[in-house]
Amino acid sequence: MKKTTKKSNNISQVANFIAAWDSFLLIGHEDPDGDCLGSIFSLGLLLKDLDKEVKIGLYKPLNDKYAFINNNLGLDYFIIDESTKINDNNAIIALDSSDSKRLGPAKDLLNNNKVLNIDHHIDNKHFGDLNYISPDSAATGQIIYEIADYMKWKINKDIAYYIAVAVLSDTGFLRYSNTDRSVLQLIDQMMAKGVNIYEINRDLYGRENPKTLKLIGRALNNLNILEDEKIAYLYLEKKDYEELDADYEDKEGIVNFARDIDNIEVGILFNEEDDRIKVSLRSNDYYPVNELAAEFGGGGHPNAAGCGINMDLKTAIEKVINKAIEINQDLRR
Ligand SMILES: [Mn+2]
Repeated sequence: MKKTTKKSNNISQVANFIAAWDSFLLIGHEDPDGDCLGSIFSLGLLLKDLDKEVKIGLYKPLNDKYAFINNNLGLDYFIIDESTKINDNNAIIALDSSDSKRLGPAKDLLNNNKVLNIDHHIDNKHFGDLNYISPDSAATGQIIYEIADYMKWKINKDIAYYIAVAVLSDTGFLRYSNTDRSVLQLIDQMMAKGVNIYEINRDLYGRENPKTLKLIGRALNNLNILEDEKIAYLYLEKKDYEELDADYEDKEGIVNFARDIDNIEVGILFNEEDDRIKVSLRSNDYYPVNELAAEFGGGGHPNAAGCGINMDLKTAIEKVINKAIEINQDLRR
């Protein structure tokens, strides 16, 4: 089927799209974070309240860190793999996903179904039939709120919880530079619905897996600081995961240790995986790490980006660090 891609930030077209379908498949990016999952589950509950049929497709079972997301509010998920087929009575809504390449095995479903793409990544590839992309939003969950608010859908406490999980995740619990007044107003609204953000704090940060802590120890042992260049990097080798019986998802957030060092602008984590080196990039202020990621075929936000590189660990570190230094020198010139 030939795709007619519409670039659109017209919220009434989103309303029309949702009104036109009775059954939806909600999907997100691989290794989903709190924003991705909170957006999927909040929109899932909103659509169910409209008497729509809702399916949630993930690519792996939720790991321990995010098991709390699926707390039996009438929504469950199934695992999409290469053999999954869905009939064309379903519209697909992709959330928090900048590129169809990040949709895992779900990308094969896009050609036969109408797709609504809702996201806040500035480099979103507009792969949907309809695209609602709002780079000014701190989180995809904030867009869900805006849509619900515009449509006058009722946001109950459970929906509010998921929206708050999404927004608190992507703002580092209201600590990142994307935390503006609209974010605080949103959280105020969600609290008015009965959401307890201390509970979300416990859900997001107080359920640490001991393997993650051991992995942090390994990563910090491999910390390198290039003080003059304002760059710090960490790496984890495949053997670290094997020896600790840890999963790649256990590394989430570790890159922040590098970013948070005094006088450091850019923090980088190199993760040696089976088929590639996954590179996570974070910055504090002036350095657009999505430009560094783009040099290696990746993307993301100016302060949070990533890429995957098919090289050995040593070479990947060398290439990325050299490029990072080059960009930094250009920026400071
Ligand atoms: Mn997000």
